[in-house]
Amino acid sequence: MKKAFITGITGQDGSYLTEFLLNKGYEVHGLIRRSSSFNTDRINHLYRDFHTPDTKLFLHYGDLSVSGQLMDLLHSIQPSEIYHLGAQSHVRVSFDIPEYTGDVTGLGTLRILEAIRKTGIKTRFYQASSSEMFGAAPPPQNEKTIFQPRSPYAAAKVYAYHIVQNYRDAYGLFAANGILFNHESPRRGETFVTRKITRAATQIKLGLKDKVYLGNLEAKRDWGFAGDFVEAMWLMLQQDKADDFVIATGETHSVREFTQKVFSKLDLDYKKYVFIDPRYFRPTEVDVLLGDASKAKNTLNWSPKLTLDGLIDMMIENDLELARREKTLVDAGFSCNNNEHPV
Ligand code: NAP
Ligand code: F7E
Repeated sequence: MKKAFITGITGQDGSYLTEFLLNKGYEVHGLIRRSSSFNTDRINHLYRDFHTPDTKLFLHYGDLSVSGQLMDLLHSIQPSEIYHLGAQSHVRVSFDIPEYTGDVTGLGTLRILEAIRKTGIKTRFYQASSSEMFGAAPPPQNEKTIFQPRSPYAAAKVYAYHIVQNYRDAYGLFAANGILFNHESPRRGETFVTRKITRAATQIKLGLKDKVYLGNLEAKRDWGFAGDFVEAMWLMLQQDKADDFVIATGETHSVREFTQKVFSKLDLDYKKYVFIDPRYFRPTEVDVLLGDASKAKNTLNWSPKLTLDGLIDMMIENDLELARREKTLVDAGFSCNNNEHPV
């Protein structure tokens, strides 16, 4: 039986990847952080009490800022594949906590690579690299595009990308960079722009809220579906040779277009409800991301399945259901937390 170790298992991608690998018959081990409130919502539907005899999902406490624990875990688990998804992944927040972001998002990758090297385990390693690394580079962006990072987050990811390549060359590790463009889902964190918009629009539709504040509506992103993108991560680790791949849909749309689409699917005019708050602007913005994933198509035989409209419909359906439940509570006299988040 193949064994996978996933950092960031409680995040959006971690949850889809866990589903994908369990369906393929893998034993899955995930790194979770101690937190004062439960942080396993996205994987609760997959988790069985560890007293159950045939359980295949195991969770271990640890943190990407602590190397000794990572080494002990890898040594005891001996995974055949490692998917390193854990990171401080919010670009806007990385301007507020740049040092922490550099430590966890940049050095966190080095700590795992060192744990592999020092324990000497035989494994394959996937690094969650990001289209943010392209930053100011003009579109379309592919594996040959020179990085021009525009945030502490992007700079940390560039460091991680290069250290992965270095460990591949220096120590012969099977280590691959997946350079993924934005990917979204109903499980996307609520402060990323797509989910912020689908949550707000559905709450507005049900009368739970009357406006939403956004930042730069002109930025353009290549948005895909997280469920499609995790398959590409797995494919990268099934190749004969480790390599780096861009994963993207090849379409780009502005935040304004995305907003307009979501509101009009709910028969609402976004101009009546969307307001601009400069608090959501970034000190330096990435204007246009548009990925060219030809290499992944030709080598991995990977292409995205869900369209942007399909993705939006899926997110709206999920968030309408959430809003209906919130409305039931509000109608019964309970409160609903629909306040604006600071980032
Ligand atoms: P996400 O939802 O923000 O999940 C991040 C995960 O990292 C969570 O499980 C989080 O744990 C964990 N984490 C954060 N700090 C940690 C620490 N100090 N120690 C251990 N774990 C820590 O991110 P995502 O959207 O799933 O993205 C997965 C990865 O792909 C990230 O590395 C991200 O930077 C990268 N990426 C994402 C996209 C995208 O569009 N989604 C595109 C390109 C690359 P908690 O649940 O406890 O917070
Ligand atoms: O912003 C603009 C914002 O925060 C997208 C992460 O997964 O993808 C993600 O990073 C755009 C930006 O994602 C708001 O200025 C406008 O131009 O959803 P986002 P991101 O910064 O592209 C990359 C590939 C990653 O690797 C990251 O981990 O939307 N925008 N108004 C806003 N953004 C937010 N968050 N909130 C707003 O109100």
